[in-house]
Amino acid sequence: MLSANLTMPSDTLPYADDGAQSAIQHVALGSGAVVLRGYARRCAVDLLSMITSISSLSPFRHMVVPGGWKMSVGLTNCGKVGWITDRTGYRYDSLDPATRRPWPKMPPLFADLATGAAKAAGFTDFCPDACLINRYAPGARLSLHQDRDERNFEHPIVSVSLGLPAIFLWGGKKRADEARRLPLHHGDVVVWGGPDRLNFHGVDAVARGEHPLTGSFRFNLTFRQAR
Ligand code: MD3
Ligand code: FE
Repeated sequence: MLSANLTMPSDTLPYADDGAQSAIQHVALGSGAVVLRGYARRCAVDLLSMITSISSLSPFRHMVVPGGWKMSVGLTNCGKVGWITDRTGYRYDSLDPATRRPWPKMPPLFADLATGAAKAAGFTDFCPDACLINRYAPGARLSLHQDRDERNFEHPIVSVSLGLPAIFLWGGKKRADEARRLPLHHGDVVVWGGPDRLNFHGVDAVARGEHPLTGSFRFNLTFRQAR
């Protein structure tokens, strides 16, 4: 299946169908990865105001990776657990190391959006306990990596792009495998799962720009079922 049209699952989102048929374009990337073009566009303003509230409790920060380098991407989390890194390694923790308090709660809109997107891609009952929020200023990038700090790789990962666009790098099972370049825009949602769950991936340096809702930033929400 290369592309199909489905309607927004209005039972999972408080955005009633306004009559204008909201057709979401599905683009299959691999056997387990699907782009839902613009799936989050109409709730983007609400998502962004919730990101502002979350970051007032647990601010964006640039974490250090085990090799000693500081990430160019700023990050924070919401949910039962959050992804963190320091000199000792990568892991999920229920406490924010900067505030020593639990991460802010995951807003129901976040969880419903992630569950609905996973369902639209064929994964039922996705119930995220972690939402990593990445913030990219121009020049920030994420080098090729795998997401393998979660307990069960059967669960998909749902990613939501907001604000400035970026080129997503979609690699293979080995770091050296050539990566496809996939532009992701404001409102795009990608569901990664099944056989593609452990593929290498990254984000090219974000180009400078101005987005009406986010100014000079790109945000990405990454939903995981970590435990
Ligand atoms: C492909 N973030 O935080 S998730 C990350 O745009 C991360 O900030 C990306 O990669 C970003 O770890 C978006 C994209 C993603 C997540 C898991 C995957 C792609 C994946 C698992 C397998 C293959
Ligand atoms: Fe990742």
